[in-house]
Amino acid sequence: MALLLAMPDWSVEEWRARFAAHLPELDIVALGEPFDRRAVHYAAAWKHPEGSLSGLPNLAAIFSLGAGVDHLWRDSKRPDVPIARIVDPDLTARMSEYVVLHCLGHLRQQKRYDAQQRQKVWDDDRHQPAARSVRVGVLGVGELGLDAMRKLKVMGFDVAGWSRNPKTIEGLATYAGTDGLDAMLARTDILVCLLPLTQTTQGIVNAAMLAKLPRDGRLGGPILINAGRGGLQVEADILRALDAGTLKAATLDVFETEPLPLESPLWNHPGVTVTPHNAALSEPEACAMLISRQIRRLQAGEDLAYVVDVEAGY
Ligand code: NDP
Ligand code: OXD
Repeated sequence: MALLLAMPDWSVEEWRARFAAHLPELDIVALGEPFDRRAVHYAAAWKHPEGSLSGLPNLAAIFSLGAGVDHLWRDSKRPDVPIARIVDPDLTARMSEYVVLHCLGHLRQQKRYDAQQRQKVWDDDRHQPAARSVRVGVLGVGELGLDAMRKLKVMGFDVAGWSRNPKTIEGLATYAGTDGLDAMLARTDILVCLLPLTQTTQGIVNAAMLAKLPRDGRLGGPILINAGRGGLQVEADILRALDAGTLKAATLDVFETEPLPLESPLWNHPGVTVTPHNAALSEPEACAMLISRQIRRLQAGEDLAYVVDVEAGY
């Protein structure tokens, strides 16, 4: 019985060693080397080449090596087996750190004070709104969105979240579906995007959405933070909104094209903070341990955890 590693951009030998430590009884094989296709029962994938998971007659499950699974939908020949994704408390905590850091950075005008320090300017501007007067709207109330919402609330922000299905969460305002979206946007000073990239969410952060954010909030204009996926945002619309003042600032961890092309105006725009898609990295050791635990569940006849709804796309 074998686990197939399908991650052409990553070091196969390091991943082979990680999985072998947890699953010594399995053969750990990799794309690009000869292996018995009938022996493969499991595949661990990240951006695998189209068609490379077909022709595996005993494949029982595909494990995404990340929290997101949009990379799997690029393979039109992907076999119809259950897909599970990474849900890791450590990754979740890192994402919340990122969201809280950047919400606080905008609240406390950190970019401005960094610039003042570079210019040796002492301007102790007294305009410091309280976190409780700043409304944060989180798109996506999943593993990452919900934890971020809870931690933003601890910091004092006025927090709400938007999901596909209605939810009741003690102490947090929630909105759902198409009708709920406009209502949440109308009470949002900082828009945090933690949605998965699906056919429905592609390009959702666009001019129409940004125009619905109020401009009379305590921060002097709406702010966007996107750490979901670059495909969720229309970068030309974000730039236009920044230049028109519809948007005051944007913190972006993800981009339509990654790495962000050198010619992208986002790099130098004074209103934009760029981070290199590392808001919440998956620890390789933790991923190998979590996927190995899932394989053990299957072997014990138990159900997989964190199974993806292929129809919904996440
Ligand atoms: P989850 O699947 O746990 O949560 C997704 C949330 O989005 C759910 O609340 C879901 O609603 C909501 N949602 C999905 N589609 C829609 C829709 N059409 N309308 C409204 N709400 C919708 O995902 P995670 O929280 O674990 O991860 C979210 C994304 O974060 C990942 O898919 C990945 O792209 C990204 N990510 C980015 C990282 C980085 O470093 N930048 C690191 C890790 C992940 P409902 O609750 O009703 O199902
Ligand atoms: C993920 C990511 O999906 O790192 O895990 O973006």
